[in-house]
Amino acid sequence: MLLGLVSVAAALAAGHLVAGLVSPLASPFLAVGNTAIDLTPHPVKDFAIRAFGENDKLVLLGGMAVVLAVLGAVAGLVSRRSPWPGTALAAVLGLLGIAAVLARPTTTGWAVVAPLASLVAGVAAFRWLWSREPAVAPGRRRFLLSTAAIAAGAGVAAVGGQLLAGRVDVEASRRGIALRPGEKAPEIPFDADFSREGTPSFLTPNEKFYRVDTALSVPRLRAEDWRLRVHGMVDNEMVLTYDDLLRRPLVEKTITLVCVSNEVGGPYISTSNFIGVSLSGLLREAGVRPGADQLATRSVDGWTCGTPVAEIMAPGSNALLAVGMNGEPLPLERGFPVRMVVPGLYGYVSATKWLVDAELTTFDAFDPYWAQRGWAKKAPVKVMSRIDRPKSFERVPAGRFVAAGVAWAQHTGIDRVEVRVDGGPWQQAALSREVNVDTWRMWRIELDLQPGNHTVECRATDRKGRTQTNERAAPIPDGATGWHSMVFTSVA
Ligand SMILES: Nc1nc2c(c(=O)[nH]1)N[C@H]1C(S)=C(S)[C@@H](COP(=O)(O)O)O[C@H]1N2
Ligand SMILES: [Mo]
Repeated sequence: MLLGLVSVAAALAAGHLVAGLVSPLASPFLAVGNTAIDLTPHPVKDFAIRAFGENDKLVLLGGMAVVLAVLGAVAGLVSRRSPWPGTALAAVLGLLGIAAVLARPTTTGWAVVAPLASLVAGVAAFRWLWSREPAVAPGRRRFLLSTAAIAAGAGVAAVGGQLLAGRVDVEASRRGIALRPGEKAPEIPFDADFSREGTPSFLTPNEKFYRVDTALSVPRLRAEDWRLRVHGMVDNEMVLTYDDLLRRPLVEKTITLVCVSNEVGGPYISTSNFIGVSLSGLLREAGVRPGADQLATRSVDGWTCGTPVAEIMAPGSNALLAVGMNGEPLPLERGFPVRMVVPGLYGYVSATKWLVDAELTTFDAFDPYWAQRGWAKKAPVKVMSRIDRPKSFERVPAGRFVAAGVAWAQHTGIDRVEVRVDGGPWQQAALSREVNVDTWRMWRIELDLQPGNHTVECRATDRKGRTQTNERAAPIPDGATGWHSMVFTSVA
């Protein structure tokens, strides 16, 4: 078992080291994990997001480590008499690694040597350690020393690979950037949130902004190396550098971003002062040809997204190529150096992080990542409201109680939020000061509660008179619907 475990470690570490040299994403461990993410059916993915939240990636990597350790141990156990069963298992795992790396959309040139190194190291370590396994007790020492040597070598290789992968100094690149938007977002008024009564703060601090993406390791792309190609159905193909972007007028806009995977009442919504350049201005310069109705964008790690051109070009559109959030350059996990933000659309059809390619095309001609997996090609954000206080099964004092939450109806704005307790009459909640129609809005209401168990529900109506429906729909294909409700207890 020990022999098998150490061989697996040697294989993974060798691949990680070589990947660090040629292409960090070609590390077999990461490539297998990324492939697993892409192949996971959406109900399992939804379950993982619900069960593990933003730790889903750690859970996946940990799970893979456990599976590989078990396979290694089994390889050792079935090879008591002959080394061939274990060798065969090591070779099959190695081939899987190669297949996973080759299947990544980002794999180029020499990347395949990384999983190849894993295969060779795994098989070689297994055969060598097997040959040194003692037939008699006095040979034990030699075997243990060999095993320790390989384990130590694997440790050094793994750390080396990690250091090599991180040698692109993105942090320095980010620190060197100063953003001075010519047009600042209006100051957020003090009464724009009810955070003292349980709602989120109006602007979400960068480290608290929700995160949803398929990237197992955060892409490391320096601003100096960044290029954006704008091509396809355009009159003037363009290639932009980061400096080109900063030379354009920089604006700051307060925008709420929301994820389609949000269940009713879910946490995947946040608001930021995004700094960037106007995307419609850029596309106008490129000259969008008639008939091009989809902007297909791609991130450096191969993820793809499709956004309606009409939404980006609509009058008053705040669609941005964003370079900053809340006064600083984008954090790495937010898509540094450049991402897209298009208010009114869920993130998966609008908010490409680590953006490197933009192609004008049609909805008929191209299906992006999530559309290939059964999600809608077009997904405007639905009218929604959420209860933040009380919390589920909270015990609150009977008598006067203030319930609070958030609501959003991007592009149209919230007209009213109504609340009812135990199926009673709807009562109108007070709304916070509106910042703009593309951001969330907070609500609060004073209730008078008898002791006992209660259910509180809320529903929002936008300025076009559309009321949030009570018809339950799952997030797939184009966003959840239903009323949020909360069961809690008032105690005398
Ligand atoms: N490159 C890349 N960009 C991406 C994604 C992704 O998986 N990869 N996920 C999208 C989804 S589904 C959402 S909801 C938003 C979330 O952005 P955030 O993580 O900054 O909150 O990013 C979008 N942009
Ligand atoms: Mo999302």
